[in-house]
Amino acid sequence: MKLVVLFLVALLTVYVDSFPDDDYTWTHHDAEALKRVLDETARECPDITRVYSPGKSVKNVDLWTIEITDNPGVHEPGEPEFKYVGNMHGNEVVGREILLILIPYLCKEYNKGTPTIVELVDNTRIHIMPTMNPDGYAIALEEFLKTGSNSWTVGRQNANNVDLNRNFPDMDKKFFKLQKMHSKINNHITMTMQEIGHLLQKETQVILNWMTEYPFVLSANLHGGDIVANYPFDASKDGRPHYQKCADDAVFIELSKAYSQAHATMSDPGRKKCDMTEESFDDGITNGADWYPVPGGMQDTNYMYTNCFEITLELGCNKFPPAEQLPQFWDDNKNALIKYMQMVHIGIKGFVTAESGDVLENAVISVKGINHDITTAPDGDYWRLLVPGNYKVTASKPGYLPKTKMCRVEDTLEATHCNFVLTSRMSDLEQDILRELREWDKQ
Ligand code: GEM
Ligand code: ZN
Repeated sequence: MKLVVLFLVALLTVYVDSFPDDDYTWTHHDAEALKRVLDETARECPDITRVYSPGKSVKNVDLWTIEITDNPGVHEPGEPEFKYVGNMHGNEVVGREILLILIPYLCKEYNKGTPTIVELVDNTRIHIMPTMNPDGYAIALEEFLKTGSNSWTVGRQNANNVDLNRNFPDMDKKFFKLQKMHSKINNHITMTMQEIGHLLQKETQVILNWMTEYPFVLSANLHGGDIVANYPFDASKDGRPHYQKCADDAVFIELSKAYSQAHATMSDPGRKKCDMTEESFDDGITNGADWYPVPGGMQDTNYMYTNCFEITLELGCNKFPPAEQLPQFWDDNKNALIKYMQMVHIGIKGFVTAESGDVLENAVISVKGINHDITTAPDGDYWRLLVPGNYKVTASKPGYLPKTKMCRVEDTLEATHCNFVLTSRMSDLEQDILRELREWDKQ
């Protein structure tokens, strides 16, 4: 009798815990269905969501995005921002579909009070854009509905037939050039239209603006065609395929492994690559340029133009699998998707302020031995992803005396607080004048 009761309780627990519900229909979501998932989630979880569109595609379709956090619509000082972007290549749909499950999953688990999800949502501003190429998707979907499959490249590009993952400004090239000239610039690279040398597509422009509008710290760009976590640099100095290390190689390896090892099969040794030609990637991760160089990709633009660290996730051999396979993709990726979001909390974080108490925006945070600086956001807050260790960290800003501190990073998912108070180089009188001018500005 006791056993039977135990069995029934176990069964009930499994039933209650199952997500999505047993009567959930796994299907591919077209543009309307995609929007419906976002809106329904916002209705279920109004206190932790905001649906917004950072802009439109060539065919004027909104790049709908949902924000999931305890205080949607505002940047909470000190709270890191995270993003997932799916379906950049219109025919690579696994990312799109698993993000469309992740969204209601986060809402449901938050409402249920699942500790890891509550902690994540309360302490992170998560942005999820299931598709950044709705026009390409529409083309791929049409082919899929007609033929039951996708022919590898149909719908990959946007409506102007441009590969969006080649359309970003080639900041790697500019960075390599700056390095050759012994320039000290190692982030926030700017390029003139002439230097960029090609037209930026509408989708690219929307993402570039979005990248600078929010102080993103970590993101992933979800693709298909193989099973691997790919990290910067995506392009090499000489254009040939070989490992091209970036200054944050150790951090990117840790981030990529966090995903691949939490994924059901990505890091399995002995697995073949999707084209079956060779053994798969060690640990399920790869340096982008080592795999094959991709100049003008979104991943490295995040790294070289903003404070955001991005990796590219290849989620399956079949870019447009039948809907029956979607539950398996969700099962395989669910833990990895959560784990990777938690990684936004590694390293150090804090505020840079002046002695007057004013917060300092655009102060530079540099770490000795890592040639890649991070800057503070408008509230003076910063996040510097780092692997465990002791670091000599300097905060600086023109007009202030730089300050250096030792900051220790433990092997946890909680960033070490490292705050800096900078002393102004200005005299008291100059500071008074500046304060008065600011007051004037406000009026
Ligand atoms: C890739 S992006 C990921 C791989 N990056 C590098 N450097 N090899 C692309 O855009 O070609 C693969 C994809 O389309 O999914
Ligand atoms: Zn792709």
